[in-house]
Amino acid sequence: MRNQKVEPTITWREFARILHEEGHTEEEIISKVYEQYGPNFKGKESSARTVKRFLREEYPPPPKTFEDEVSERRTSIISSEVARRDKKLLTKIAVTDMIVDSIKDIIKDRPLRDIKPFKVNVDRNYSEETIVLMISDIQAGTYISDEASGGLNEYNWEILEKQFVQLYKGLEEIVTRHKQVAPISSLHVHLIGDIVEGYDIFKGQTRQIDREITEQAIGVKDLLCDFLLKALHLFDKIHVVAVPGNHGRIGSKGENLHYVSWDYIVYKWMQSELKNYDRITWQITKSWWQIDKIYGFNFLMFHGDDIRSWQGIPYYGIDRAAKNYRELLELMGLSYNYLELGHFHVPSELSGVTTEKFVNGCWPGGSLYSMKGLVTANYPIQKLFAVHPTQGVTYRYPLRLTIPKKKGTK
Ligand SMILES: [Mn+2]
Repeated sequence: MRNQKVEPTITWREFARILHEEGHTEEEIISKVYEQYGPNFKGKESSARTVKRFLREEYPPPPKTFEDEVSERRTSIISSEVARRDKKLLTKIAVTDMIVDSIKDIIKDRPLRDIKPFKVNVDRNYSEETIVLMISDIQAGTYISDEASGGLNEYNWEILEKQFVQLYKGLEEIVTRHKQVAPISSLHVHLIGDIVEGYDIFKGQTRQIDREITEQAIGVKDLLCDFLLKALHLFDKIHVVAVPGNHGRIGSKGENLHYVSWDYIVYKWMQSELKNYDRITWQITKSWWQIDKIYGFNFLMFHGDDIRSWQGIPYYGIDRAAKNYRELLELMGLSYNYLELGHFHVPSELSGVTTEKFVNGCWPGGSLYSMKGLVTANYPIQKLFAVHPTQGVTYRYPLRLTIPKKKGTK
């Protein structure tokens, strides 16, 4: 049977009002009105526009509150921001894709090479090298209690003695290794100051030492002499060059000249005790600086306490000192290739245009002052390096002097 449309008895407007009262949505009303009154309108779209306008006029929406407006604005800002970001991201992805594509085109497999395993040519005559060992900032007599440092560091004379054993082991290991390849016959020991800890360098120091200054000097002199005699097993010749530091100074700061120092006493004492060993030569002067010439290279050394610093390595201060020393030495027609310093306790190698600078580490590691005040500590390290007749300084090693704690302590 044909679905006969019943002629409506009410206008589309009345019909729309009824639907609205029944709770239909705007969309539903629009579609139902068109269903019933289609022919009244020019077309579906025009009907939708007209019905919509009618409903808005009949039932105007409640005025927007301030909160509604804010919320609408928020949504619009967010969506426009998301769109903006999406656009940026798209550009980024596209650019990256283009780069990847262009790289893909130029990536090619490398042809296989015939790689032969490396073999040391034992018949070849490698030129000899000379070893330099920087010794400084021993600060013998330093006492740091494990308890007072909260377990961060412990230091005392017993540990210092163990460190000398370890220093020799390190030297022996490295030299024996390199001797397999090239002849090594000379050791240059550069003593760069602060050999003793002193007792009146800073306030309260007497409570941070475990022996008097005289005992510090006697004890460390013995340890250094023993070390040199042991090293005679490894080298034909040992050359000792020495400059004083600031910890061994006698009298208050500036009261005496720099060589009025326990460091200087220790050096001269060692020389005198070992004078019968003609394989050991000595270069000890009253100067605060020295130059050791190894092959064609000049090694300038001074302790470094005249370079102002606050915490860590004073890069600019060292740089300025290096340049000033260059000018100063020119007066005597001297120049240098390498600079060696102690004092700062931060083992470092700083390269310049023509000069390399070596800053040595220290023996006690972090002091109560550095750990509590500056919240810093350095591993105990002394520097060793090799000098080649034409290349200058080649390989370099940190000789680590950390002594493991006894079992049962934290
Ligand atoms: Mn110093």
